[in-house]
Amino acid sequence: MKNREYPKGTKEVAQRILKAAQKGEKVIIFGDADLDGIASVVVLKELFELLNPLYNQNNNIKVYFPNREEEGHGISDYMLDFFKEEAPCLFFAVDCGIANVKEIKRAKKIGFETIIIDHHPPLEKVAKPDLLVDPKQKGETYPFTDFAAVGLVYKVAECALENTSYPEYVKEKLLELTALATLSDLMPLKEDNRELVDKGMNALLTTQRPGLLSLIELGEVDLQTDVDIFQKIIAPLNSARLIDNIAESYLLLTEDSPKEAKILAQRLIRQNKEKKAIIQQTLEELIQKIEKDKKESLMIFEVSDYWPVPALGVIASKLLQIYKKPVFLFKKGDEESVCSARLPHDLDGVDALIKCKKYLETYGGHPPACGCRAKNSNLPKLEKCLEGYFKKQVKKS
Ligand SMILES: [Mn+2]
Repeated sequence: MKNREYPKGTKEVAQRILKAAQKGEKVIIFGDADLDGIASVVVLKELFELLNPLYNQNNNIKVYFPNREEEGHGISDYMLDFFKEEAPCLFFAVDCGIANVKEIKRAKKIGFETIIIDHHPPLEKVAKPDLLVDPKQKGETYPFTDFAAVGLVYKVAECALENTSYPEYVKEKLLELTALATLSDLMPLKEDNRELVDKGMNALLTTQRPGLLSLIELGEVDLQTDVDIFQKIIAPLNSARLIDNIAESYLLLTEDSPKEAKILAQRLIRQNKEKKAIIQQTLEELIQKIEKDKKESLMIFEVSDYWPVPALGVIASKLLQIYKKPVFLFKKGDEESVCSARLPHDLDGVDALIKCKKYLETYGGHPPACGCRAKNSNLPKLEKCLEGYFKKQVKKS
């Protein structure tokens, strides 16, 4: 029988997981705090628990989500300090990590064995973990590369469970999350993603996960309708807040008690409504401002100190839909600002940020949806630099 093919690094990671689970090694899973990152963490954690049920009882798997406003995107020194006493252990970064060159170096020094499962394209410098899955890396031979991070984690799980006799529903439980997070990350629904989403949406019809059942029940969700799935399941899961670096959606998705799950789900639904109201209000204010004095500009570059960071991406996407030009929205902090950017498909935001990186602290993401962090004092120069970049692009076309 021909062996199944997997993205580069998948088999090595699966093997390392099997070995770690057998011995019950200590594991830290660090994920981005959006639904793709959260689902990636849940799938990986549940894989470990499947392989070794003792993980359900001991405290040997620790999970952590970064507070983007304070820690920025990806692995931070703050997080490494928080966990350094845990070394030696197996450290996973999922849905982030490929850009964390310095932090991965430091993690290794602390005594972590490091594994990155990411789907972001590498920037100029690539982190060098002990093991890596990222189909956007150089030398990838797998034909499909547009996975969400959760799709890659699922592939790792599938590979680890290959040749085992687990019943099919075990995989279905992981697939339902894979489908939701792949949809949430707006990945192209073709080839592998199409298959993962079709199977996962099918699994969702008979889900036993109390958290998802609560969302379905409270939202009176029609699972045949895409709009319902996006607005009533994915949106509340995505507007999650963090409590002590644990995402509330993570708590909901891993909750065993239907009663607790219902309380959590109610909270997420309420928070999502509040977030939507803030987004609407902010959007109206911004549109007014843009219509008044910036209608002709090449890009939208706005800074404010009261926008909620998790809403920036959504607001930027809506402005992009209306104005069809690059949008950079900054939430201003005391010294630094966090930016979420959205761009038309013929422009590359990551390239723009690279060209202006001397004004940035960190940057990353995908060409049409990216972000960065900059010192407040650098914002005027950054705006000029980006303007210059887009002026050149317009001339070229
Ligand atoms: Mn992602």
